[in-house]
Amino acid sequence: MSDTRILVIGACGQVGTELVEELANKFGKDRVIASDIRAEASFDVPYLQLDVMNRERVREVVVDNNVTEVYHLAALLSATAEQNPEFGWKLNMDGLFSILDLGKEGILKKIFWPSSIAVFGPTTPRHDTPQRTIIEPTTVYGISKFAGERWCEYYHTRWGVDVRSVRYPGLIGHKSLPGGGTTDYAVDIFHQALQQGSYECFLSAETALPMMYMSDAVKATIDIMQVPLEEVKIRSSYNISAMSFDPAGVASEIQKHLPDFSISYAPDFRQAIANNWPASIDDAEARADWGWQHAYDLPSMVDDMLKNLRNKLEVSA
Ligand code: AKB
Repeated sequence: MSDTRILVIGACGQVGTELVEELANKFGKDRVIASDIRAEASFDVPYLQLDVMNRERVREVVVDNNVTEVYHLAALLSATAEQNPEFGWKLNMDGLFSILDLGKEGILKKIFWPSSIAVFGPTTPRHDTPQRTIIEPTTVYGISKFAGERWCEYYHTRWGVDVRSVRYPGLIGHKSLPGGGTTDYAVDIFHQALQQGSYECFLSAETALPMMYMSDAVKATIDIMQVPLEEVKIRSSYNISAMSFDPAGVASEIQKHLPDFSISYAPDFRQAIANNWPASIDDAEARADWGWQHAYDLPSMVDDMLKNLRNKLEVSA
């Protein structure tokens, strides 16, 4: 623990923003470095501009700063990667290899890399999707995450790389805006509800998807990195789950707080992506192996999102 030095790559994203804060609270500000492709960003810890595809620069940053652990979050998400498949594949795979290879060389002691429910496809059982099941993803993002999972397991089995991973569901947080995901509606809806009183959803009313509040996602990320090596039995990626809802369900929960809020539906290309994803996830193995537990369900998440966003947006109740 005492020599732990952490580098977060992709720190300006939805998960990174909150993860950096939690890691700094837990390990101390002097042990965490935030990095992203942007030239500048505002964090309570040192920040570096870093392109994860630039292997030499990544190595230099890791070695010069005595980094022992990397949380590698930089990726193109499902909707954005469909607009630019070649770049989506390149960023998602090259980035992972530049980190895994530092693990293989023994320079990094531990690596976190997130996978996603996007690994699942139309032939996967849609409800309570098991850990091990048919996996035939149909998006570039899903294919890259599935390939990444296989590579993580390979690097662990072949070279003993301590890489740990969870399959994030749709993530909902109030501290930053999401970028390029199919589940992003579940964040936008809160902003529009408070600012406009209405929301036009790009998915249909009954499109149920697995979702999680950001504080739970950050907790899962830090928890799996803390458990003893032998307790991490799955080295591809663990299913984790918290709640499952569709746009109509979250809208009616918001209406309990904002009775005049209205929702309409105009599905776009993201509907086809969502149609091939699970509605709910079975995460029994994460719960059994390393004690994963979520705290937020739909009502408590909606309550907390509205409270926090209201303060942030300075919208009166
Ligand atoms: C997306 O919608 O692309 C992401 C994900 C489910 O990984 N939020």
